Amino acid sequence: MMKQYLNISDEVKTAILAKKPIVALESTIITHGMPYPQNLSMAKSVEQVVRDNGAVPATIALLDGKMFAGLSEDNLERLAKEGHKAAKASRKDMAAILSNGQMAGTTVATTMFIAELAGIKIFATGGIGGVHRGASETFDISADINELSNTPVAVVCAGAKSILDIAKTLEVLETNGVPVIGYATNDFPAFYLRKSGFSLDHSFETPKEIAKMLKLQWQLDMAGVLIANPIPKKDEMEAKEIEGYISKAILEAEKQGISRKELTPFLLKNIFEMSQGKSLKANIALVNNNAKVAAKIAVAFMDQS
Ligand code: PSU
Ligand code: MN
Repeated sequence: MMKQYLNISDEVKTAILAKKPIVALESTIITHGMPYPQNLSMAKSVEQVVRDNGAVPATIALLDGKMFAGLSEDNLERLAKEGHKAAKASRKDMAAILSNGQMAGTTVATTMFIAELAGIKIFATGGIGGVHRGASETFDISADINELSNTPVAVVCAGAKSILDIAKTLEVLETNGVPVIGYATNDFPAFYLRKSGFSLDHSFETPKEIAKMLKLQWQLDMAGVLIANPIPKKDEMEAKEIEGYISKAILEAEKQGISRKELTPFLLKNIFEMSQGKSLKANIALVNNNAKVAAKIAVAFMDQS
């Protein structure tokens, strides 16, 4: 039933049948997370990194009334050019967008949903959505967390940036039973920074150990796993500098009354502009690094099963 709305590319289909490692990639980062044309070059380079590390990339998006897993170059370009004019599809938007045929980037939540439907277990992104600062007033908690607690897919990210309330994000992940695993770190990374100062209960040093943990998680019939992979040292930003941009961007959002699904894209755009592209460069570096680790985990996961 549901699969009639699923369009899996030939390459991804072949990989699934041959039990080859596959890495799902999200597309809100393409439509709403970065400006054109950097979003297009990032989308291409991240696919290349997955290939270079032995896995097949499956970029996920909504196009022409279908859930795509694996995009042609033409479709990737359509999506990147559409940018903010495309929709941002979270779980609540899926049926409406599939029925009206709008073009949409998929968030971590919907990318997980579609990946699972296609049979893809490992997924790389930049940062996840979480509990926003001021959530006690606004109740702004990303549907990404709910999806992690329901859908058995592993998401490799660089932690959460401090546009979110990191302490509350970790608390809500815990409440929802989502394991947060540090990749060679005991400190939850803060996106542009290698450390947030919040310690993690579990960490593993190798993709093989993570693959073993994932297998167990799913033998237990449990759901999503968040794998936290710090930005490479050489790409890390200065804590004071990035914090300055983030707090200014949050103030600006409050002043302009930006909320709900517009909030994250608004903050990112402001931070990119204030840092004159420095934060965009760091963002691209950490996404590529997550794709590399995700591909290695996907390879190790297939080797053991
Ligand atoms: N954080 C980023 N870049 C992004 C996003 C988050 O640094 O592009 C996107 C991801 O797709 C994530 C979504 O799943 O924003 C979360 O949006 P919301 O908080 O509205 O659920
Ligand atoms: Mn939100």
